[in-house]
Amino acid sequence: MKEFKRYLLTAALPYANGPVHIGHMAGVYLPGDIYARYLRAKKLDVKFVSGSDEHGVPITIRAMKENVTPQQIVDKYHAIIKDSFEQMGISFDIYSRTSNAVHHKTAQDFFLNLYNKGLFEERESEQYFDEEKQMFLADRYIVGTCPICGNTNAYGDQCEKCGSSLSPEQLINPRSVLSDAVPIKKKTKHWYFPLQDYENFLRQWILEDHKEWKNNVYGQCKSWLDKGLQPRAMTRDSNWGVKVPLPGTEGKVLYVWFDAPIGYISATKELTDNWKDYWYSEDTKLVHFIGKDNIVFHCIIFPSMLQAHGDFVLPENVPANEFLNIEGQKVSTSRNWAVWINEYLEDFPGQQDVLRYVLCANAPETKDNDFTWKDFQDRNNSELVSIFGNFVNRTFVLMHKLCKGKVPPLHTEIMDDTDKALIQEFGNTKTKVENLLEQFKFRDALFEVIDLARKGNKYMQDKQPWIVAKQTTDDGQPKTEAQQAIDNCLHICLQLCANLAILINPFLPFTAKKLLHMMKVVEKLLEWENAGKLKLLSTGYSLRAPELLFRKIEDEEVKAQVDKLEQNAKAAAANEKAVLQTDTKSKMEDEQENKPELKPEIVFDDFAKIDLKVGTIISAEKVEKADKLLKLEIDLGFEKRIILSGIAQHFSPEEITGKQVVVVANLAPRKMRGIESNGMILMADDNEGKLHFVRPENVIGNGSGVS
Ligand code: B3M
Ligand code: ZN
Repeated sequence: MKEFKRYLLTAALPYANGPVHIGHMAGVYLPGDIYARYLRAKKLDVKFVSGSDEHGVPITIRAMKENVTPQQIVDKYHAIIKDSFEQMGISFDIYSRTSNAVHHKTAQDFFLNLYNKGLFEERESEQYFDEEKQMFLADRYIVGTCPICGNTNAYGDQCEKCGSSLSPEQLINPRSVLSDAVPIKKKTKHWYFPLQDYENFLRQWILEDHKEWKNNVYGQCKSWLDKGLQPRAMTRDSNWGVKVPLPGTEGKVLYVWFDAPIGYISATKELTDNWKDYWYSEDTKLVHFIGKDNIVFHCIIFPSMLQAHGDFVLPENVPANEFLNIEGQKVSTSRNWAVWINEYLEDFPGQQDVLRYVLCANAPETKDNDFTWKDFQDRNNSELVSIFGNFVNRTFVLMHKLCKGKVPPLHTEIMDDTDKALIQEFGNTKTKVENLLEQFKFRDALFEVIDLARKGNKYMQDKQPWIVAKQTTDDGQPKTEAQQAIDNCLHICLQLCANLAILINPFLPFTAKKLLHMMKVVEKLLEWENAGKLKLLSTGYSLRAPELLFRKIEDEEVKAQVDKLEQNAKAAAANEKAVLQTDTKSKMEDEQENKPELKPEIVFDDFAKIDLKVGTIISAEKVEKADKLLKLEIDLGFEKRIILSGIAQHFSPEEITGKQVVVVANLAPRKMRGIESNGMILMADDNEGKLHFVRPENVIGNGSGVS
């Protein structure tokens, strides 16, 4: 394995349009923090950087919703997010923000570097423009009917109902979110990055040279590459963002996904004058911690930008995680189905490590995972309290009771196999945890540490020093051999506590701190190289009384949280409705409410089985003894057919002869009143029950297909 001189760890820049929730924490920030703390404990040169992503449409949308400026939004949420990270112990070396001047300059310089190399392709295209608001509309600012599922409130980039990704052109009846006006198409110029030119480089670099990447990441990259890469516009029409550093580009900014990853570079610049040592050197191990929705940007687009620029190191790994659901449902900001970190910190003061523990134990490392409050309680009560906390507490209580509050000596001559086996586990666990952390398998690494505490409990149970202490001499003192056995047990258990402090530190730093305090030792003890050692606490050293590491979480607390989740979601739904009724969306909402029950959903393939053709009615006549039926002869271009249609009460044969219609041409033949009908005519019936023919707007060739 390659040795690196420096480690540069980045965690995705959260959009400063809302607080961070447990999904963000479990997927991105906690893994990044664990890794950073582990590397620092190994005394490696580490920089862990992140910051708020303050540009882009999510920010402007939020500002619009709250009726304030984008700057007010980012100021508000940047402060909340930064505080949540600090309190949760996410140990960034810097948490910056993309509204900083350094960042604007860095991003503009980067853009100019590529521009001066002649890399961008300038393209004029037609984009939707809101004439009332006099501005171009970002995809998110356009709503309309989804061509796939019929949702009348689909966005220009995605339909949130059926999940299809869309382009604004695909929307039926597009409207501007800002004014509800029908947008017009207007010409605009943008700069496109030729992503397709980097395909060979990416194929080699990812698919050949980085086969060790996590399956989910490697797989997503491969599928992007196999689909083929397209040029990507790196500028947008907007007034919020990093201005395009070219003359005559008023009202244009850099695409948020162009500037945001450069935020990692600007943050490092802000942090240290030696930033080039980290970014310009092959000796740097650059690792991006992100969620799965950011994979393409970090593995395909940003590396291509870095490659195009030259000088920069490429990420060595991008251990992206999947998503964390809550109580079986996807986290949703708009539905307020989330556990917000700032609220957790208020509801569970001083219990950061409990959340860190549960989120790491349920980290969505290989697949989406679920967070439930019941599991939160169970893991706390039966793992943190009953295993880890219990072991430490018993050790300290017994040491005070049976060893005068001091680290007892180790009588090596009477050590038995049980003692030796446990001591052996110190080193074994260290090695296992290391290997797992190097592979970004944080859950398994954490479970190894808990398992070591479990082994400590078992050992204590086997040795039962409190029973041994009953073997006393006549004056009530334990017999020498008995005291020696007690000494050994507690000596080993105390050294195990010190080992646990080191091993748990990357995961639960607040707990490691408490352990240090109890053991009256300085932080240096937590250096990783000390793990696995037996002699961390000196014989005769007096230690403090135990403090409770974890407390039990009661049923009422869990119930309160579940209720809160549900109430929040209800309030959000009610709020959303109220907003919709007062703003421009009310019309669409009404349509939604009058929506008829639809037939069960079908997939496209079901629809594709139907063959629709345009035809002309060349003759029509009543069918004897059937007052509803007309017998129609239809010219389908390639053939003429007889079709029976139940429209006799609506139309006379004369008035429909010569009209074009749409026919279900592959419907199985059916006999009615002794006549075989070969197909079906499409009709629309209005609210009054009147029938109307469905037909092409203009007369077209018979036999034309309809799809
Ligand atoms: N702000 C998207 C997100 O929060 C984006 C990440 C930027 S990382 C450079 O999912
Ligand atoms: Zn849809």
